[in-house]
Amino acid sequence: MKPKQYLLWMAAVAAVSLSFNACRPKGAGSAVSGNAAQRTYVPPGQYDEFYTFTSGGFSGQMSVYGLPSGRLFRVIPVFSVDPEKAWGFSEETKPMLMTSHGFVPWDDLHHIESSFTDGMPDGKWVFANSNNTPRLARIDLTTFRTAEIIEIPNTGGNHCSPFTTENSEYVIAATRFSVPPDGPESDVPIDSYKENFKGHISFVSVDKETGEFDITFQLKTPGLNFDLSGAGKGISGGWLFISCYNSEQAHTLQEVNASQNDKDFIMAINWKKAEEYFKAGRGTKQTNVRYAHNKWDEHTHSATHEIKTEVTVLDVAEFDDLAYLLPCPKSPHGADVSPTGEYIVGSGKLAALIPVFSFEKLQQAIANKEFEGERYGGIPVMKYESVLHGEVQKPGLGPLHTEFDAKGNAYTSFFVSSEVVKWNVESLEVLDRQPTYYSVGHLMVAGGNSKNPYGKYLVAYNKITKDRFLPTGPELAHSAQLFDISGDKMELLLDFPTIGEPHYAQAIPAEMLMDKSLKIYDINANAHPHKTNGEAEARIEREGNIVRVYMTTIRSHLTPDVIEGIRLGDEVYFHVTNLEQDWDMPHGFAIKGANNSELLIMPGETTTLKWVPDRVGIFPFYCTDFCSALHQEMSGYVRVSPKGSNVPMTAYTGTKK
Ligand code: K7E
Ligand code: CUA
Repeated sequence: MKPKQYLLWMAAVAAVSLSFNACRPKGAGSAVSGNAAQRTYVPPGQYDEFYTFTSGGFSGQMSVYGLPSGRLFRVIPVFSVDPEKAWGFSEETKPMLMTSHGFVPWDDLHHIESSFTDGMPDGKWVFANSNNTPRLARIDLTTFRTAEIIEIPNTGGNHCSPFTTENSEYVIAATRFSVPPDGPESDVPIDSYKENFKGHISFVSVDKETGEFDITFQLKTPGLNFDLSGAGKGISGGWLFISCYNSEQAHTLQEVNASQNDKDFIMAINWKKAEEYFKAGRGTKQTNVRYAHNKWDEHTHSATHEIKTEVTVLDVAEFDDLAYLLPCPKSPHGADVSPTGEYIVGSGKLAALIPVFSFEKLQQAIANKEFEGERYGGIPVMKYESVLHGEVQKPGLGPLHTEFDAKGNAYTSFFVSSEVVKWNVESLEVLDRQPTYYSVGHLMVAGGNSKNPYGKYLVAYNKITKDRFLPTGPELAHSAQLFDISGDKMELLLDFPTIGEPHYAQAIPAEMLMDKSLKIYDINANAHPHKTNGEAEARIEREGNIVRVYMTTIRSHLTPDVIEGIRLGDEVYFHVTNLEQDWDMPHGFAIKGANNSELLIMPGETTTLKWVPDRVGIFPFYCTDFCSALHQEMSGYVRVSPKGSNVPMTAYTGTKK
């Protein structure tokens, strides 16, 4: 489209979207059916049916909600610091947020995906991407903690991630912004995009037992913007489908310049073949990369950070059977694969129809070389008609994402027309539509990206929520809306606010996770180098200007709670061991004036707070977590004396030693 045409088009979109707004029911009361409250009510003492792990978008965190109640259970810090949990503040967690750029306290988390076994969530881990400083994270579903973060080299904006193959052989991380490959050659004019900018798709393997990540290889592609991806399953297992916008390879004003072509592409990648080539040694070692690999150790209660400097790259241009381009109307966003793996749904953000591609037809068309031509120096472009199962006609405006149920239906979110539309994957017939309040981005069906979706519930994640919640100043809570999809028609049951901006989410049946959720850390297995084995060992030690306080907590005192002999210029480390061996018995620790957060120490765990006192005097410290009737008494004092003072080092609780 020419810019002028584009503006007209946008005006038409706006007009239609206004008219959709106009016929929308006015309030929640008129939108839900009579017994909706009953169907989402989980009475005290009973449990929800699903855990849902929901991305926090620009909060950099992940939140855990129950379905159908919509109750928030936990916020898991992943890429952003969290002073509540000392994530990024305690000495033990700081290495988790290290990158090749140093310590990065924030990121933008868009997508969450379960670990899969045979195409079904296996309840071991969930994976998450960071969009800004490209990283992948693995969250352990026994501790509900981030266990590992790996940085992705040669990448700018890790949006197309962490989409996962059928058995979590690989978690995919593909670049949103093509950039020149890392290294000194990357200092190039920005208008040399077409020649010098490249895309990279990383295949990050996941160890079956430990979950540990390894960037096995990367595929180098022409400069394109990779947006989203669906891994093949069943008959299409071994393939990967990635939406590419900016087929124009624009480097400026993408709003217009990357919206010119009538069709962009979904790139179909034969990852099994790529793996074969990698194993046959056909890749090239790139040694000018630097990327962080950070791991949490449950025994030392500490993270380690290392920088890696090597990655193996296969250039798709050197192989003629790795990548194929499927023409896909107007700036595709979601590329979603049906439960059987037969169909790939492309959602063009500016399209007014949904193309559904057939994996079988794609295979035939590749065999018969039904190519429309080649692009970007040799990647075959398939003939649209040859690979198309069919188009969903007049589904709505601005399709973004599609999920599936186990009955052959698809559910697509429409950002512009603010609705969720149900359609049949075989017949492509629209079966139902329900308005959302308002602009829906992702949607999630329970198990909706698996081989055998659990169905029953659909959650729409909405971005602009005017009129739904009590006003809270200029910014309103983003919202999730729960629909019952067990019948022919979708029924709205509930609105609930979310943390940050929700993008994708994953629902996992509660029964799969609840019994293996960790209750305490075994104090005898605690291998922290600064653990304190009981109150008798609590003490302070000085090494030059470094002072280590070996402190314990148990209801309702801290040991030691009287500390003297600290001097200005000292660096004080409080290594706090929680001696409790009882579920839900954390203690907290905070000291006046610390340029730091609290600590929240789990039963059996050791955690460290760094404190550099800035003045002489008496500094109270206390437990921050209301742990017993005498929680308020759980406190103590540190005395800080001038540099060079000879106040003796003293530490005790109760009787002075
Ligand atoms: Cu559609 Cu970043 Cu998955 Cu959000 S993306 S909506
Ligand atoms: Cu320990 Cu409050």
